[in-house]
Amino acid sequence: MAADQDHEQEQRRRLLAVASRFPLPNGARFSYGTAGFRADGATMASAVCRAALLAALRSVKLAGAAVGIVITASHNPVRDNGVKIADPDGGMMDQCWEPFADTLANAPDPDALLQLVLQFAKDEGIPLGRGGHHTAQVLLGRDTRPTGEYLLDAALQGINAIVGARAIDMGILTTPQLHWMVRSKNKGIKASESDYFTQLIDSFRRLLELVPKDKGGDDLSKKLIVDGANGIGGVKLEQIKAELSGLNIIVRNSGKEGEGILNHMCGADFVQKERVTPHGFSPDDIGVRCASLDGDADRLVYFHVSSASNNSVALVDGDKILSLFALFIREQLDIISDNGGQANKPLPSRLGIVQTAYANGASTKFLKSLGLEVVFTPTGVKYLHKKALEYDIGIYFEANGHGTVLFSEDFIAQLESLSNELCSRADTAQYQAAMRLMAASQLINQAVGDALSGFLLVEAILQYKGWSFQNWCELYSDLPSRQLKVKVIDRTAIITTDAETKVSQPSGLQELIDMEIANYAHGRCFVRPSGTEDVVRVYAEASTQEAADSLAKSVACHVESLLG
Ligand code: 16G
Ligand code: MG
Repeated sequence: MAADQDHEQEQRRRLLAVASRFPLPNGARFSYGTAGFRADGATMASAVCRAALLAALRSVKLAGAAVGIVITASHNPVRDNGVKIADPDGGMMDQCWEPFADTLANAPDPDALLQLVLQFAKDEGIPLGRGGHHTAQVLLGRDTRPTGEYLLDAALQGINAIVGARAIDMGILTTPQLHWMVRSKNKGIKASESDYFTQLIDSFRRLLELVPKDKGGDDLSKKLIVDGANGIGGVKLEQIKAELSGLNIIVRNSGKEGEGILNHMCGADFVQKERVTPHGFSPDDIGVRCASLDGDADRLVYFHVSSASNNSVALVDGDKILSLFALFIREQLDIISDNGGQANKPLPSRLGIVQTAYANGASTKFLKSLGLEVVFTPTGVKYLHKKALEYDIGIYFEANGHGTVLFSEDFIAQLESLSNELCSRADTAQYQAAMRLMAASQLINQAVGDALSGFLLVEAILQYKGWSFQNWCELYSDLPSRQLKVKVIDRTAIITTDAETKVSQPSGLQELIDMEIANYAHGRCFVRPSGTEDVVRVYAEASTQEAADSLAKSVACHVESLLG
């Protein structure tokens, strides 16, 4: 009893102490958006400390399961930083805790913070102040930003403010590595960085061993230049590239001293938005397959340098990566169920494709033409991921290159039992298709979109199909599109429905958008408030670039005159 009281006192003391060490900067206001908290790195210590404290609370609530913290601002400029929390399954923190994340981050003084935490713990039934054993564990990762180390210290202090919580610093990592480690740790499987690399290297090798003998390809088809955005993805790739047999990888913007600035004129976000070659690429690279990661390596796009006279690129975005994955998986499922006329036990294979309104209309049409089920969610990985979990195999991608393929446990179990049944007939097409799916499920990150595991799956599929970059590009032609952003006084005045394809507020705006769309062949347009910037985004698509530009511009004018 006395010991309990001591622990309670100690808990209060620690919360007050940490709150006074990391006060909310004057005038700052933090909001836990699609990517967690983001701001200028120098102003983030209090938000990072409190997010870490929240992660520890979440771990206590979930009976000590490991929770993750990633300190990164992804594709944003090097001076920015950010923090987000990963749940025990490796996915994003459950949205129902986001409002409290906001309240906690904005607590004005130590006493307010203490009261908020105590009240929240009471409401959520979180047993605080139990000493003696580890009641919470939080895994921490950070990217290469210069503010990373100082924010790591703030995070460690936030975790240590919860009695019984243990912080485990996993070091400088890609965002998907940390999510993978959290998931693995809670599944009781090996969760170190070398385990992650081994899984990638082994499953990639197994996929290549299953490439039909007449496919594969020549030396050029095995060459890949990777733009590492001068971030952590390039660093990690340098560490493992020699072990990726069957590929000749050259890393540019690798993050080495002197190579350039993080995300500056390079990286997946830059290439996808600007459609030009990243820093360090030139017409000498014409004809070679190139891939671009973002600063924390959770986004991936591909490109070809397309012209010697200007720096334009032929882009393969997340939609086309998704289409390649969907095609491959559909093909393997078909091989398994078609047993040369003999009935095969069908696998439970509800295959679902998840996109957002930004998906190019041509990709959706292509996927539907394959007979696939395509559904839409609002922008933000947490929405797509959750939807994809509803399927036996759920493939999700945002056009910006963030996505993965999720295999349900039930599906994997059935796949395992099928391959055991078939293993005496290892030369059959069925067995090999089952083994390909099994290897793909081990290669592609099951916790979150991962550019490193994503590009390895792309490379394995291209070799399996014997496809060039050009073959892949020609799956379908993107409809011309345009994105604009409009600065408004209050972006929350826009409320959307139907996975952000329609505006419900302010009233009248959707009618104006519909009127504009009616002027264009194959016109499509939507607006949505950004989750990461103080702007409203406008996206338009039409049959020509001029039409897409003009549709986006007229809708942006309506937004500006209603809300500007
Ligand atoms: C964040 C999201 C990304 C989304 C983007 C939209 C995560 C990990 N990242 O970067 O999925 O596409 O925000 O930004 O969820 P916006 O709301 O500013 O358009
Ligand atoms: Mg990122």
